[in-house]
Amino acid sequence: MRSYRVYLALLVVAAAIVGALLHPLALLLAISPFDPRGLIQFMEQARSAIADLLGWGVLALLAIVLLYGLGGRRIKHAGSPAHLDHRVFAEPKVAVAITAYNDAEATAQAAEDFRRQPHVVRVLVIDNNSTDQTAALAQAAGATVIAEPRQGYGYACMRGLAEGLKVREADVIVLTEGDGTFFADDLAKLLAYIEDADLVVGNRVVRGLIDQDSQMDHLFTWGNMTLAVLLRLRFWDGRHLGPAGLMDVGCTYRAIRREALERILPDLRVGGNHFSPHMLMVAMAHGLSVIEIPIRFRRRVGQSKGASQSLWKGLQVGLTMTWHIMTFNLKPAPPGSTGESTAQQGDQGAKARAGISR
Ligand SMILES: Nc1nc2c(ncn2[C@@H]2O[C@H](COP(=O)(O)OP(=O)(O)OP(=O)(O)O)[C@@H](O)[C@H]2O)c(=O)[nH]1
Ligand SMILES: [Mg+2]
Repeated sequence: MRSYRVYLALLVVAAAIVGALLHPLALLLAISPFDPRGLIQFMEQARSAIADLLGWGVLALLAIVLLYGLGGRRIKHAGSPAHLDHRVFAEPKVAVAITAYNDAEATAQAAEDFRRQPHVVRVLVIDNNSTDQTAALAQAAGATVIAEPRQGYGYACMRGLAEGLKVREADVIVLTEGDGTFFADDLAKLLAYIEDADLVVGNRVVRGLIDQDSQMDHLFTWGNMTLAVLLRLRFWDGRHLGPAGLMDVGCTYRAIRREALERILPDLRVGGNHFSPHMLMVAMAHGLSVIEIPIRFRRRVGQSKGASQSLWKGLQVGLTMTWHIMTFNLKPAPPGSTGESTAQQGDQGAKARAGISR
């Protein structure tokens, strides 16, 4: 499935390049010594055929998106926030799960920073087959290191959430990345709202909070905002333009209440790079209240393993997220299954489909 989409995307890009080159080529031929009229006419016709094809293709895509969003594929959501029992925490206890893959230096620093935050009772580092010093340095920084053998960002996230639940005293489980992009002291912002919502996610598209040299360049900012619009269409709410009023779909820094996580964990099943919007959709399909709050975001430490590796990788992840948002349907997990087990059976093809980076 993934290779079919990749080839289709390549074909569209190639057609656009050919179409764009035909016009200047015709101009060059016009000043050549031989009579190029026949060839120029053919090139003009080819150019307008390609332009028509691409133009209509884009319109057709928009129509499909609208049909999915506004038509029968709209996902029913419970709509009423706070229908879970919202216990007010006197002093919330927090378990922080940090996903890590060959990010030794940044992960250890993140573990240390989070350990120092008020309310944090345990820092877990989910080591996803790192071959560098990630595990050793994280342990030295005071984190509990858990090895996740299934390679993939989503697998690391699901394991982190499942292990967070195992920390008995934790009322809130926080998911974050070990790449140095997030600020541990922004945790206070997430916790300020966890009294009012089941899931609080960070928003990395607020001007003034995002470092200019971070991965949130034009492509990522626009991409995330566009996908957020698509997600709003799938979970439509006329008054707030989507129940969560989302602006950003790919932010890993998020806090979830224990009882809310217990409810959605069995239904989380994406092992690849499109896990973040997946978790949002599962939460909303369960009727959880989700809110997004502005957080700071800075340049990554070390090499990217995800969408910012290259333009091509970014497009691949973006396409996979688009497909997943358009086709998402909550399939309830078999009774008695846990997030860890459904993740194992549920998305066997995720590696292949999501372009998991190693
Ligand atoms: N991409 C990826 N990340 C993983 C994997 N396993 C764990 N991770 C961790 O998940 C987080 C996300 O990966 P990143 O490389 O930060 O990807 P990204 O956030 O899309 O983009 P950058 O921050 O620019 O690299 C990091 O903390 C990784 O260390 C994996 O198999 N693939
Ligand atoms: Mg990252």
